[in-house]
Amino acid sequence: AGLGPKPQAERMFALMDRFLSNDPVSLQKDILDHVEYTVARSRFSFDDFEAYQALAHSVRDRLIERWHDTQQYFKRKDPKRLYFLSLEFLMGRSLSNSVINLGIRDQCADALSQLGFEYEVLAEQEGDAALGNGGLARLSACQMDSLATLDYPAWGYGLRYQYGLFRQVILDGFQHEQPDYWLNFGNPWEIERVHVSYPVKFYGTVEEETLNGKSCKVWLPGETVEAVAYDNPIPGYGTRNTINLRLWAAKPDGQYDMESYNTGDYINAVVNRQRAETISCVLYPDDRSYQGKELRLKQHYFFVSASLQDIIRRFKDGHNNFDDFPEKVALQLNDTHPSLAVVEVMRVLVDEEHLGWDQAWNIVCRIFSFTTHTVLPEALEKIPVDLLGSLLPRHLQIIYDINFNFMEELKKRIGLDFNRLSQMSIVEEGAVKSIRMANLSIVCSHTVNGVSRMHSELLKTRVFKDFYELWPHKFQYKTNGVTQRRWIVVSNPSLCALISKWLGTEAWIRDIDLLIGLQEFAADADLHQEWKMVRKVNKMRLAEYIEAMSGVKVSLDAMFDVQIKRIHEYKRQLLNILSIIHRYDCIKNMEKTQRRKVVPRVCIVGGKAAPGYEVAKKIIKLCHAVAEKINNDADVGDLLKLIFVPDYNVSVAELVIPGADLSQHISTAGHEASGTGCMKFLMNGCLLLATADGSTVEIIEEIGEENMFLFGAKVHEVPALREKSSDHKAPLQFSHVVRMVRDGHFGFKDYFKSLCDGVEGDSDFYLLGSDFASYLEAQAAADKAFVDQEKWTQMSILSTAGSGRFSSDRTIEDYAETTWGIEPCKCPS
Ligand code: Z15
Repeated sequence: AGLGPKPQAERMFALMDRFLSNDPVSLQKDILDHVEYTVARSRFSFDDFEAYQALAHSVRDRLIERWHDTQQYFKRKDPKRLYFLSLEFLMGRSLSNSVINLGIRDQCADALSQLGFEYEVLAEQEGDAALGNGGLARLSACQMDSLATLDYPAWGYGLRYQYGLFRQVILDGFQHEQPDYWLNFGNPWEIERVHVSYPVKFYGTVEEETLNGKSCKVWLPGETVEAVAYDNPIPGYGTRNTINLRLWAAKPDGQYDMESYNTGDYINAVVNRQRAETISCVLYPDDRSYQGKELRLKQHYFFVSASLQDIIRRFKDGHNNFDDFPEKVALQLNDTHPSLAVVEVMRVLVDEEHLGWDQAWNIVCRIFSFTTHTVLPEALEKIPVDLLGSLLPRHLQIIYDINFNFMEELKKRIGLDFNRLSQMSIVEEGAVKSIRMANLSIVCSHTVNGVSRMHSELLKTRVFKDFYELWPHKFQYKTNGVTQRRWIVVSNPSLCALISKWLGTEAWIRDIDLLIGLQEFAADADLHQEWKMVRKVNKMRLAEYIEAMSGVKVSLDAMFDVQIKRIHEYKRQLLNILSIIHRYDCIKNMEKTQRRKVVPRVCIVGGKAAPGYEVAKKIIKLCHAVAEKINNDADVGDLLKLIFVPDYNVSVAELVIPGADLSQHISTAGHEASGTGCMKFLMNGCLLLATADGSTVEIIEEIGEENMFLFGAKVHEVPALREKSSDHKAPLQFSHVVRMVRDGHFGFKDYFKSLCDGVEGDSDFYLLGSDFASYLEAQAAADKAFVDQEKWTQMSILSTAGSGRFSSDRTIEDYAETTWGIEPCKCPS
């Protein structure tokens, strides 16, 4: 008692009476200080990379100030917090995004130019943080940006992989994977918290003990690993709020096993301890196939255990009754990857906090919400019981108990319908007895969200039909969105300026609904002029990149047609390549005079294949083989080029998307849960060539069918088309182009045979043959529209104008209000 602030505090406050200033002179001083004291280079001799580092550290200092204020404010206000649990975050670069959100881009550029550096050049020095695979991971990153911007009291939790997603290197047209050791040159965007660390336990046995006359279970673990926190500040735009993304790294724990040291094998003992670090060493690169690997399960539990210890510690600091937990905590499961969290909360509450099972269960059922991102059965995680039982013996018992109670409840509801009971069970009996993580997540969460309306309908009528009938109220959807801060303001500054000029305000950067105001000028000749100019400059930037990377010169008058995303059969990159072969074949067979009527195209394809996914790797090779032929054919010239952009990542997307005229989202209907790439293209005024799948159905509603190129079977037609015998499906042109590949027109005859077999006859599961004719029609419609540049420009403006619904700000607001029950908590400036 009576402990006021320490006397030194007076002095500290006196010294700290100001924030860092953002005028160019102050920035220059800070940059030079960091050159000298952080980067340890002479003020008179430092290169672009060192200048980037110094700038990054100056920005980091400003982030830290805001981070402190925000966290202190949250602590004082103690609102209900959202904890966003995701095994993947695809952040990309941080500098450009931070300076935009802090509102100091121009000041930084000024400061640098007087020192003889160019801001854009320095921004390019930064490598991507690629702690994720694709859509799901980039969605997490966009959602963090929106959570910060909208002032929500939120935390992100993830893993700090030492190796991010592999780098794709193409040799001879084949994909090779190289490790992405992204921390090599230091990471100014994280703050290591050596004192924030928790022990995470694995293996061992469970014993029965009696405590106060009650019997309880005690887990005696066999191995302990330490989780250390690394904090990554996430600044909001137009607000002081800066939230935290806390990533965990594995370190050996502090306990020394004296026994083994005494045996004299000191070196081996140390080496063995060091192995703990492998847990957070590398990101798994196969997005959506689970092979029951122990290391992967270890990653998941390591992440879950550390995050929950942190969350519960924070809760206990100020609260002593767990019945208040649901008033203060919302836990969001980003897919099933973190779903062991529901089991872990049960374990902590029952075994460690000694709550009764029912009381603990009531709490669990009120705090978790679950978002699923797929309809593909192979993407639904299953964990072999043997594996789980050996790594986490107590958790397996708890899962059995949860399932027992669930089955009892279910029997009361539906009777002894054993078929249905076994389908809904969390435990799958069979050759390999395993745990169905999606079923576990549905049983334990209050809400199950889909990522688009169509996705949600498929969940309710197919994938989780039984669960929907049991708990209709749990099933909702929040159509995905992307952040306009990164996908317009950062990546397309000239379009950003143009939009602000015509709307007369920059407010759309926080309030995306204002974009609709562009509609009114969709036919304005002056806007058309300026819009075309901006698009041309972006195409020039992309063309330069293409030439530097592939040596191919492309014409700016050609239509830039882009398909960039992970390579997967259902996304049908093969359909695209086959139609490019068709186009090539048509050009070759034309009279020379006719060729003048062809609308020139530059087809751009990019994306990574999971290292073990043979079909996807063959598609990449085919793309290169076809490109080789077309790009070197003098008959074709500028009429058609095919470019494969290697090592597609967030930064490449930032360059390619603003320069695209047309983009393709052509998955077989019913397979793409949402799709988010299409939203980025839409915002940037790129027209879409698409099937009615996932979120494109909702895009049609916003901009109208007449402003895009739609084709292909509808979702309800797909099952019947699969039944139909093969000779009724594929048109002749299709058989012809497949034959060209089969006959070795592009070489590698034997290697491509299986690709051809996979799309012909009854094995054409993804319906390339039956959609081919309508795909070609849509391509022809795009050609026709491109000839009328005024028409095209109008469609482009209407695309941007109609993209407002696809901002992650809308998604997050919806989650906050209807799923998480959280409110903004704005830190005063
Ligand atoms: C992933 O990126 C997605 C789904 C998955 O099941 C996995 Cl493992 C990774 C994607 C969906 O394919 C895509 O349609 C969606 O837009 C994205 O998640 C974000 O929800």
